[in-house]
Amino acid sequence: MALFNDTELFFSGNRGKKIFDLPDTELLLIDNFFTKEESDFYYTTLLHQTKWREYEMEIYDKVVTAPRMIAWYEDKENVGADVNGPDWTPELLAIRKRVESETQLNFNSVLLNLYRNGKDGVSWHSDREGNSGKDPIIASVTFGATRMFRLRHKFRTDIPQVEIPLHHGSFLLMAGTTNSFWQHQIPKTTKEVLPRINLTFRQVNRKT
Ligand SMILES: O=C(O)CCC(=O)C(=O)O
Repeated sequence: MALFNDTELFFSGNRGKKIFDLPDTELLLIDNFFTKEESDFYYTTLLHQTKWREYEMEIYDKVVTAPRMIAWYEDKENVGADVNGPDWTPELLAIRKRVESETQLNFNSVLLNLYRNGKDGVSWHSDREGNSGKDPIIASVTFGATRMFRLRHKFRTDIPQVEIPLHHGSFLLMAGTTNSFWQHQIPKTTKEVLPRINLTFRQVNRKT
């Protein structure tokens, strides 16, 4: 099956590391972090083997179902971890190893998002809230259809929004004050798109 051949970078041999020159952010993109073969393998395996579930969220006092499916994995020894949660699969461990080797950082959890088609997306937010601290480092990996990752500065209206197409096999690191100063979204699209899987590796640190 010819999966996701829309990224010519895979055939250029250029590893395509890009550091964005934007204020209040440390943003690194590697377009072909995984090879085409690896990306096809991880896409197919994660799509079919992950126990995807719906995610209910509260918006203005109403509980709504998020337009995407999710899964959560974390080290069982993390404070407050669900001991009955799913175990890391060999594929997730292998992807985490690659991410850790690139960043020289440790990640103890991962959120998987499945965007089934163009009607799925995630609205403006930053990953600052929750259990990952004030300026969390988020390492993001994408398999499947290319979708736009859009960023906007929270306080400076003079800075235009930024759009980064996240391709099959790409890696994006959000570090420094990115999540304090910027929000991001994956907008829905009317284009016909195949599913996309995104993994965001995180450093969860709940208080005891
Ligand atoms: O799908 C993506 O690239 C972004 C996911 C995201 O924003 C999140 O998990 O918080």
